[in-house]
Amino acid sequence: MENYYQKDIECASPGQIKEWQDERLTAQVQHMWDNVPYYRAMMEKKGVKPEDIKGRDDLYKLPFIEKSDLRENYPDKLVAVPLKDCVRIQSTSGTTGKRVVAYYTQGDIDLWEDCCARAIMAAGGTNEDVCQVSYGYGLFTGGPGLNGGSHKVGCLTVPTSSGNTDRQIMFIRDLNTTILCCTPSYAAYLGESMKEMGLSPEDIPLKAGIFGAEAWSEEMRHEIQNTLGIKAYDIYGLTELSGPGVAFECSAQDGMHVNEDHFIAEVVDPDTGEPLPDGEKGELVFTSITKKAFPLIRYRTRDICILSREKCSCGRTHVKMTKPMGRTDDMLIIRGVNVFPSQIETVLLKNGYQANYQIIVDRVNNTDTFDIHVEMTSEMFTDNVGEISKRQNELVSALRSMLGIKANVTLVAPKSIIRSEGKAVRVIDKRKI
Ligand code: DLL
Repeated sequence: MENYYQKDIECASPGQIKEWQDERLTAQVQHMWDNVPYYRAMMEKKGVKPEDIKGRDDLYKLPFIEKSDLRENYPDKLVAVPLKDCVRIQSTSGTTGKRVVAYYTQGDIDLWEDCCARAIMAAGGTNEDVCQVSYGYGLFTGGPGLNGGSHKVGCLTVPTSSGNTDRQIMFIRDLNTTILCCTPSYAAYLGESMKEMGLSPEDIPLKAGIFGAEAWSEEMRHEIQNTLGIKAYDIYGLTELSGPGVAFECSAQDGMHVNEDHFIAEVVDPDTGEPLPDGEKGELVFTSITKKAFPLIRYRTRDICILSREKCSCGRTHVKMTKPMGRTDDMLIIRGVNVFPSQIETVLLKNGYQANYQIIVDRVNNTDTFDIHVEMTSEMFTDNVGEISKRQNELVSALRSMLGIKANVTLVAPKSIIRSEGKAVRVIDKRKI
């Protein structure tokens, strides 16, 4: 039997969903116009006023918000309520080291947690389940979001956060964990570790997993399902829009329902910005219609996907998105962390290197490897091994503080990285091959 957290909303008629969206969008545009001078100026530049927006069909008239707008307004110039009304921030890395900081009122957190609760119940969760949240806690939204959702469902919540694999497995077995929430690559790694310990799916109490924050294939889903003996569900979201739970998979395991009472989804042509009809592939754009502190209108996610309104066997009526099929920018997701090559370049230049480097990402034993080869300049070139290793360590720690993730740095001789005649090939992502 299908489980719902808010059945009336999740299975509402398309007409009802449109009514909610029309009303909430109109109010949200007015809220932004009144409280966010930067967005008001963007609207004025485009010649659109709040009264021009009567509902969802007028969405195309509004300007897009891009990641660069968030950067320009760092940290709180897009916040639409007094800061005293905000109770939390979450954050993610940005393109130049400036992080994207998202603000929440208590009401915003509540709605976000509802979205995560819907995802947990769609994966079969009830208040009889033990839900282990192995996404990172802290600034990353994965841990806090699923933690809140798990509480709302009434699961016994185990906030392990990420890492410490032996302890994860110990808790899964000792506490009888039935639902696991983590990145798909970590789920696969946990599966492999259990196998190495001689555990078969029958020895593991898990029944479902809610995995997201990075791209994963159908093949990976099968592998995880087989090694852990579970059903593996996808979950999508981004910090700018709240975090996980913008969209989630149901029992059909065939695309993710967007929580349309909170977010209006559009797919646009990434080059022209023109809205595309359902069924066509393009860049996903979201408008948050219920968030108060940090509302975003027509936010360009850079994720490529397709929307579908085909009837779903689970009974939910909200539009479905495919798994993201790539990005329109150069952002890499390494072990769940967003990494832009430009951030690496900034660190190298600040530390006296030139922009001659190569990033090599691979997936070994289901864990992402992250190597950076950096050319020494001719002035710093030496064959003194101690000196090189000292420099390498310095770069590792400078990069770690910029990116929030450890890279293996190898310093190489000047001019040893092949120069390209066209665009420099900075990234070799072997995971895609
Ligand atoms: O990754 C939020 C999240 C946490 C989602 C836990 C799901 C589970 P950010 O760190 O801001 O937020 O990264 C957002 O990650 O634009 C996508 O490119 C990618 N992404 C998120 N979920 C998926 C997914 C969180 N299910 C960026 N499949 C997004 C593929 C995903 N990519």
